[in-house]
Amino acid sequence: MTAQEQRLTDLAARDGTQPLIVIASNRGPFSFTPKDDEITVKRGSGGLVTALGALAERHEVLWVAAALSKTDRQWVEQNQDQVQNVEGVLLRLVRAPKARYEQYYNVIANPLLWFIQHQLWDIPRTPSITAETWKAWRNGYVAVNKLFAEVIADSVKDAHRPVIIFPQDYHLYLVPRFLRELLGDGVQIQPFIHIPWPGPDAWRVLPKEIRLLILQSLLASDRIGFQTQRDAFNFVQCARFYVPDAHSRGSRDTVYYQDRTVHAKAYPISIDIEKLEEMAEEPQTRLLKAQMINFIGDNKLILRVDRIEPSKNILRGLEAFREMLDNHPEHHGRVQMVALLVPSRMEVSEYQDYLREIMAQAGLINAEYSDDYWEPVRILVGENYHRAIASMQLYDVLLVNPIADGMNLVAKEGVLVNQHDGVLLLSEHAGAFYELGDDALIVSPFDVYSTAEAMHQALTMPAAERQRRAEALREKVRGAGVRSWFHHQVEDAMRALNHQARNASTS
Ligand code: ADQ
Repeated sequence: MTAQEQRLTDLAARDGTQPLIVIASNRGPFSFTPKDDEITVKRGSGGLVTALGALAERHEVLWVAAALSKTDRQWVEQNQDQVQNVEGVLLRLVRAPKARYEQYYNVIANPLLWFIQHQLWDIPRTPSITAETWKAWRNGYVAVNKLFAEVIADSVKDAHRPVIIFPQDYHLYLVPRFLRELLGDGVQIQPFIHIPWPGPDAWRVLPKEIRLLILQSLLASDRIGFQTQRDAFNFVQCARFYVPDAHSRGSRDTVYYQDRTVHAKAYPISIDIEKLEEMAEEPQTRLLKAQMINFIGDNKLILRVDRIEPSKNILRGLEAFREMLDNHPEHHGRVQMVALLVPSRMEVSEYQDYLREIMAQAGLINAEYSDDYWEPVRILVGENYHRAIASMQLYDVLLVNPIADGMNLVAKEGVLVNQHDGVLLLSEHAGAFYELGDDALIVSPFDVYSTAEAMHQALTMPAAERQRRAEALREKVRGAGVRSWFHHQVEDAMRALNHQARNASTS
């Protein structure tokens, strides 16, 4: 435990007000699989789950998530829709009717909200808000958010102690307002938004009614967490522009709306430092690392690790690599690009097309430049976290060039585990830029030429400079892990609860 985390724990203990912490997210912390006649439970591996593990040691934590699979639904039925203690975490799954869930997830949350917030439009053609979209909004997104709020309210009604609710991300924007209607002002509501929050112009593609409902709902919170100050500032601007009677009174991080003062605050997410360092030494990682060393040979390694997702800008990354080979032939036969890509949303045709284009682009580069001994690009598709961590230890250059990204954890994982004084090439539009920008080489994700030049600069950078940058980056990442990310949020909510309690006792 870091000194900071210890201080936060002590603070909570001194207060004597151990709250019930509620996390609400679309995807839950456990996956359920059928085995013989039983259902077995496996803990997920995301950062949120990790942060929760540490939190659950000190607080009572209730996690409310959607039942996603058939087995999830069976588990809910077996437990009669009640809260269950699973490995020390109280868990309740929300069973939304399948058709409504489809509309919420596959029509509104992912194709519409995600695309708006990453600004991925081909604006003359998309988005097209049709009758189907409106139906999906009302019957899907609104209904599932309402159901989430009802399940949360039902689960905390007998808590008899302070309650802090953390709805996660763009799936649950309407939960704060429904919760406020159901639970009143006595609970702290503090959503966290993992993806970028763009300025007012990006939101103009949404119909006024939908835009307003989202903003008004978020303004029913006590505090809203964002990855960066820029996102928080953009939210304040959106509230000022689009919500009648919302004011910021010159503030960059506070909105005054109706009787409420709502803080927009940056809590930059991070990684589980201890777990990653352990994992880097595991036998499976060592084996995959040896394989990768064998594959790279004497070449320098340019690595990228991403979900197959247009916002990650994988195609322009390949174009830049090609341009670097064009402009700097001295790297021929001496550099290997490896892209580790996890399939994502493969049921969506745009994502399938994106993967096809990536494979075609890599094929063209290889066709043009390969010789008997050298194939410049290797794309490995599949989810293998050990392989990702093994490869991150070896890179000379890590390419992180998203068009837009809330944070980008790969940048932080990479600089933590890398053993080659590797250079980080980082997009100015990744949230990580605000923490790591000083010691990375910064690229504009659209500027293929400059990205190619930055690759060349990284490959030819003097050893002393590489070492200085890599050490500075590692230091920064080590300074703030995912546990403190959550603790800061809990600390702010607890402070507000204490303040509320003091006001109530003096009035
Ligand atoms: P993502 O965009 O999914 O989520 P990102 O920060 O890129 O998140 O992290 C992805 C995770 O998946 C990392 O831990 C990475 O190592 C792992 N991963 C990616 N490709 C992999 C591969 N090929 N094999 C194995 N593992 C792989 C959202 C936002 C981000 C934000 C996070 C957390 O879009 O901006 O940082 O949430 O808030």
